[in-house]
Amino acid sequence: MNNIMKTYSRPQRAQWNQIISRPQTSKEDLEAVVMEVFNAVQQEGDSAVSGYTRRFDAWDSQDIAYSQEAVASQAAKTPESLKQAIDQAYENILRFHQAQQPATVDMETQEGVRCWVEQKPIDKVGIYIPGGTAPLFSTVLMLGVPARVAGCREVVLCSPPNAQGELHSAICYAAIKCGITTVCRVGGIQAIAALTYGTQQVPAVYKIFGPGNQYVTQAKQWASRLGVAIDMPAGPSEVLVVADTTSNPAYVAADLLSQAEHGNDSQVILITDQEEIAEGVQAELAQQLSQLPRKDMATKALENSRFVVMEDREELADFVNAYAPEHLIICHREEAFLLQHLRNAGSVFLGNYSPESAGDYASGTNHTLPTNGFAKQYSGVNLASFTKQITYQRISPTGLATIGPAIVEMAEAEGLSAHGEAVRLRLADIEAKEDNT
Ligand code: HSO
Ligand code: ZN
Repeated sequence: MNNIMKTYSRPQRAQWNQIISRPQTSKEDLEAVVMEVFNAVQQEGDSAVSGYTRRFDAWDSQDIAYSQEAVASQAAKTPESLKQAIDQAYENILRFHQAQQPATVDMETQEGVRCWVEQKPIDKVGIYIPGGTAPLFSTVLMLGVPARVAGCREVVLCSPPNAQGELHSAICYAAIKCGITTVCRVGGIQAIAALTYGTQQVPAVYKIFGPGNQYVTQAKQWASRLGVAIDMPAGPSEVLVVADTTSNPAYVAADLLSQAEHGNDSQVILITDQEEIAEGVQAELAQQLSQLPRKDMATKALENSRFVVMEDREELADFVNAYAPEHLIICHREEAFLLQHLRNAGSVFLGNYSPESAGDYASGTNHTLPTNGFAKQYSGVNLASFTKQITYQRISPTGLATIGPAIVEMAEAEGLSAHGEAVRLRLADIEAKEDNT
């Protein structure tokens, strides 16, 4: 039997970089297309948006806004069992994100110098939900729930329509569940451009969230250059599994495949320090793969997969940190050691009964996570992604008397005497008052 995953046995550290390199997505000239669409949308608004929708989604209409009645009647088509599943996932995601309210910070840094922080929602946010080969209504929950918990005033959902101008029923059901009232039937670069500039029907937003193909990703990057915030740079989805003989080969294979079926360019990696798990996992992979409806896509993704045998637990931990996986699954006797040394990962799944699918849908954690090694410097989407922090201070005369001389000293040293003067004036008044009493 042919091995499905390419095996690397005890590679030298110098070889790691090559093993962990993500498959190169073709960087053909996307920028020119993105600029063209942005310019058209900026100049012509909705008529440009409709033109692109006609061209790319085969729907010919000027009615980009999806009325609340239409969303509701579409949502009603969702099967009852799926509604219940979405309801259960919604509750868990809601609870987990509500619990992320940060602790209050309100303190005196010195006597009379009170400083505090308050969280404020980002007023207007855009949520992009891809159409394509799988309608990711779960992503509506992952972005709509924290937006609601944060208290964002305007949440604009954009998703590409089918040729009849409809959005998937479960996308509509999830949108209603999250209290999203502005739904627009537009996808691709034109959706991101519309959210950036605002058109007659699509409101402009301050921050854009959500996954997408390379066109959408490039468009989000362009939007961020124009001053609109984005959640994070996105790349193809990925999982790294650390397993040993305490894992179940069928579960490991199933987890690898659940990631591989996302797209041709998904990446799955399995690492171990017990080579004997290879045979079982490879056999399970072959068997389960043959049963998958999305077999072709998963097979393509598995061409980029790797099975790496490492020397010991230290190497396993170092490899995980070097790869910085979006999803990390650990089914290994050295779980405690690996966790203690973990520095880079988007979201972690522990033990034999925590499949990545749980986090993708229903456990409560967010599935919008940093890919492509960005887990080294980015967090996944969370409540804070939808808020800003404002800092406040109130200083009493005693407080200013205490820190004033230091401020004056520093201001003078920077050559900014007006700064110093703003303090000196007050200090003089405070002293005069003291003299009078
Ligand atoms: N694994 C994907 C999220 C997802 N999976 C949505 C299923 N539906 C990226 O984290
Ligand atoms: Zn997934």
